[in-house]
This record gives sequence, structure tokens and C-alpha cells, in this order.
Amino acid sequence: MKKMWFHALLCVGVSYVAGCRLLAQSRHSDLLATDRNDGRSPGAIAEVWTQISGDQISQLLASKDFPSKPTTRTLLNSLAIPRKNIENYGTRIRGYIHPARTGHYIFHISGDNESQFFLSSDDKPTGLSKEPIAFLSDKEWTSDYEWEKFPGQVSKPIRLISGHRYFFEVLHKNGRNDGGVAVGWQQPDGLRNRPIPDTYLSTFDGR
Ligand SMILES: [Ca+2]
Repeated sequence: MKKMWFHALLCVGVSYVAGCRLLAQSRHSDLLATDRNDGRSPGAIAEVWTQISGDQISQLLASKDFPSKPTTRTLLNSLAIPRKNIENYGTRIRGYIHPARTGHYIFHISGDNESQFFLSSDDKPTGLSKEPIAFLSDKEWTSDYEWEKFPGQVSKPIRLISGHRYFFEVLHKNGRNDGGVAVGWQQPDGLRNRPIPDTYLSTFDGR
């Protein structure tokens, strides 16, 4: 009987040490993610404005509280605002994208309702594309992470360079019922991250 208890305690002890190792490994991964972002904070900032009616982004932009007084500001760990059970809100997400490889990337957007993804040619807001490179109109909507329902959801291939960072902006407006927005990409080797995780994102440090 004593022997059984000894084995049981030994097993608990070994599991505890293994668990600590796993924890240490995951902390190490976090550090690597920070390194990839040049020491900057991983993630992207989502700003949400509530109590604005309509399906159109123009209705968010026309609000007296846009852009200076968002209702909430949240750090995202992936490029997604999952469907929320609230009506009549608008979203702006900004940050930098850090491609791990040089080559052509294809971006995808899902959303409900009008959703737009703008990408800069460099790390400045002034380099943002005039038109969204992937979008849903105010008459269109998808489920969460439904990426290929409408042609505008998929961008043309865009060449990005490893080691550079690119500023981006997502605009989104939900009218009636619930709705959210998300952005994913296909990397040059065909690997898809949908939505894009914070490993490839860092927060915007300007205004
Ligand atoms: Ca909706």
C-alpha cells in the first residue's frame, strides 16, 4: 500500500515539473513573438463607437465622437472582432503588419455589415491605399470567418518585404442585429492565417 502512495506522489511530482516546463516554453514563445515585432507590443488596437445607427461606414465617420472619443479601446490578439450581440456600433482597428517572408500576400476580410481593409505602402498612415484592398459593401454581410462569399472580400496579390512593417486600418459598421469583422491572409508559401494572429501584428504608436 505504501508503495502505491509513493508512486502516486512521484507521478504528481513529475507532472508538476513537466507542467512548469510547458509554462516556461510558452513564455519563451511570447518573447520570440515580441522579438519578431522589433521589441514592439504584439497585437492591434480596436476602437469601438456604440449607439450609431446604420450599416454604412460613412455613418461612423460622420459621428461627432469619431475619431477622438471611442466608447472602448481594446488590445486584440488577432485581427478580429467576433460577432457581438449589440446593434448599431462602428469599429476602427489600426496597427502594423510584420511579414515573416518576402513575397506576394493575399488578404481576406469577413464582416457584417460594411467592412474595409486599407494597407499602407510603408509604415505611415499617409501611405494608406485610397481604396480598400478588401471589402464588403453595406448591402453585403458574412458569418464570422466566412471568407469567400463575395468577390470584394479577397485582395489582389500584394508584395511585402520581410523585416519591413506596414501600417493598416480596418473600418467596420454594424447596423441592425449582431455583426463583427475579421481580416486574414494567405502567405507566399500558401499558408493561411485567418484571422491574422498577433505574431504578425504590433500596435500603432502614433496618432
Ligand atoms: Ca448586422
